[in-house]
Amino acid sequence: MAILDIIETPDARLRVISSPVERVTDAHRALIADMFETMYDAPGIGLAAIQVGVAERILVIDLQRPEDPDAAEPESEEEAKKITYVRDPRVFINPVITWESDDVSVYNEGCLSVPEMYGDIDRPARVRATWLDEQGVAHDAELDGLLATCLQHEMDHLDGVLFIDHLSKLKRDMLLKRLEKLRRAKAA
Ligand code: GNR
Ligand code: NI
Repeated sequence: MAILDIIETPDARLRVISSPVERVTDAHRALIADMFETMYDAPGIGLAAIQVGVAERILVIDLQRPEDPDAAEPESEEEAKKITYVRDPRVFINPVITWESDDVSVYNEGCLSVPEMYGDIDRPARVRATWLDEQGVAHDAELDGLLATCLQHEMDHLDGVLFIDHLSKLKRDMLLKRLEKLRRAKAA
């Protein structure tokens, strides 16, 4: 197991269209284990293979709900560490959206490849999708809530799309300028 480097914008690899997995192998399962370790470490709730430089249609999601559903939102990393999260790892290989609802939901999205930037993104609130799991078993299910939002965010990565592409050019450029400024400040 290993924590992998996460590629950040404007790296051109984030714009690559990933290829379908023909047959799920032990090498894929090893990659998936590393992707989970990388995602938990970041921390994030989803990760697409291309974010660690692998152009295959593989993504992992774990919404990591707190064990106590009434727990307050952590205000800091310190507080977050005290909360026990129930792990619910999900693997999606070759995911395809076969239906999307007309009703949309708005979520303030972030992305490990666009660090520390957030934007409100509209997406279909519910989707039906097909995919393979890490054993190569086919699934077909309707998803909603944050899982539906996250799956769509991750599936965008498989097609070289970032959440900032859904914002107006004005908002996107503003965000990217802020990111550049932040990086320069950190480098100094
Ligand atoms: O950690 C993440 N949080 C998140 C919040 C709202 C919508 C999507 C996401 S995915 C993101 C991790 C990431 O960049 N995955 O590609
Ligand atoms: Ni992302």
